[in-house]
Amino acid sequence: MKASAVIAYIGLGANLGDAAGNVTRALARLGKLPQTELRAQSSLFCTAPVDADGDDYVNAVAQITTQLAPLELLRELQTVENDFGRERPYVNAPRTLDLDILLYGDRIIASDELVVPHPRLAERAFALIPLLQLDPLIAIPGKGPAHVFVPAVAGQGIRQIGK
Ligand code: PH2
Ligand code: MG
Ligand code: MG
Repeated sequence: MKASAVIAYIGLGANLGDAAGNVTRALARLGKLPQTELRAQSSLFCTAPVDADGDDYVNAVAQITTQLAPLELLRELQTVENDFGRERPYVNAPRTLDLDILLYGDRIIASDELVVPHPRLAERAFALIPLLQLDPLIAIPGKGPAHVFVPAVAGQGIRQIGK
């Protein structure tokens, strides 16, 4: 039997190489994942590194529908990261592409491999602001309406690039 489709939100980030190009190409790639459709994409944002070094980041959020199970989706995203030349020399090192599952329907998942909602989503403007651009009324399962957390991230540098 076919699994029913779930709405999921993917955070994209890059601060190495052609960061804007990588995020743009990765958005298109999400639409080509098996059993997955790209439904909407936020603007691109230029953001100051949070708990990280290196250049400013380019961040965006994608809304997808997918029939992949959470860990299947995670594997697919890791394959895309690797295809973009992702290396992991140390924690939060500059990267050509980072793809994080921010939300997977209303599921709360806490396994060794995957934690959803993303544990730092509500604390990071670079994920929260693009997410709210896609759905201003969205709720973070277990936490409540996402917009409530905006004042707490107001000090973090974030600037929309283009439309
Ligand atoms: N990702 C991190 C750590 N810090 N800072 C910004 N601005 N954007 C990111 O995507 C980002 C970060 C860990 O994944
Ligand atoms: Mg990340
Ligand atoms: Mg990641």
